[in-house]
Amino acid sequence: MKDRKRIFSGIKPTGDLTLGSYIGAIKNWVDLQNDFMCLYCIVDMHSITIRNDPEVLHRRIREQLAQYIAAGLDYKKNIVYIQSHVHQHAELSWILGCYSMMGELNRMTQFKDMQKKHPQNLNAGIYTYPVLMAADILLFDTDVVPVGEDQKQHVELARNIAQRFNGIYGNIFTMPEPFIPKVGARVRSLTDPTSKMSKSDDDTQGSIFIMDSPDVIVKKFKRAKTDSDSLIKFDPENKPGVSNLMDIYSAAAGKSYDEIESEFVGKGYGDFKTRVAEAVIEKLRPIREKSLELLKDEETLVSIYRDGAERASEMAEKTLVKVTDAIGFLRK
Ligand code: AQP
Repeated sequence: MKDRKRIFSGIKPTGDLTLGSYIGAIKNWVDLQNDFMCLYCIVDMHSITIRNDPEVLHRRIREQLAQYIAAGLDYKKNIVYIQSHVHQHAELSWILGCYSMMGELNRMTQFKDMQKKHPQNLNAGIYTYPVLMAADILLFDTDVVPVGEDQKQHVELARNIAQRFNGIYGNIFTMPEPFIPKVGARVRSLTDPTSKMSKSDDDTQGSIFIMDSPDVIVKKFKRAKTDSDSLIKFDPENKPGVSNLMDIYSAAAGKSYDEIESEFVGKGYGDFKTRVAEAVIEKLRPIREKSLELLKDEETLVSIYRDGAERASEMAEKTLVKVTDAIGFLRK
């Protein structure tokens, strides 16, 4: 029996965490942990669909863990862990792959994007990534999956797989629901507001990283793309750059679009950008400082991820046993 509804969510360590990762994911995770039992994961297995420098990947996984904790994820009340430490993810993923249809996977828009982005390394992992994500979610009887709008299709797939499996074997999996936050649903690149702010974007000027120093943050906002008039107005279609900065300011300072528009009546983009930069610096400062502190404390970091892996594995094993019993495997 569950005492609280469950949440599973993760970020892959394919780059240093950005303001997009924070506003679009981690900030909401912090709010959700009061009402749900949460599993917050560093999905390192998902990150190897692209080639990483092993040393860099190793550093990012540690830093991501430190940033999760520094941002306020409560690893005692909830579970914070590293995906590859819980072997049941890979095992359930193989099983669910046999209940996923090629046609379904062909339709995934993220796969189509990756086909264009990495044509020289179109490996099978990129194709079956949504199946591993379904396993991540279904392993823990997850009720709610907080995701950005671009990941909604993957949660739909997890539901389809669960429905198919339950249709054959009875009520094995809980049906997960996607949860898409309204504010910060998509933080866009500062240099190209038509695309998302991404960890792995080649143009690092478009992304604010959680570990960026205040000076760097100010410089990046100064160069952020706006438009030729000087009106601060929320209009994503005609003013994508300004609207993106308003979204960021709204999330960092807790202000509505109306409040922001009134604040900058008669002022230009220079003032506006400075104010957005200041709000972001203040929001990120404690996370950056606490992360740096934690990264010096190896013993604490190791004890957090070992404890998380142990508790996640115990929960995952229960689901895996139900699944393997249902399909007829022999217990060892
Ligand atoms: N810019 C963003 N705006 C809103 N939400 C975002 N997320 C990431 N960037 C933004 C949300 O963070 C969660 C974890 O994402 P992920 O790292 O697993 O995958 P991603 O969405 O592919 O993130 P990136 O930064 O774009 O990584 P790369 O560059 O490696 O592809 C998701 O819920 C995501 O929506």
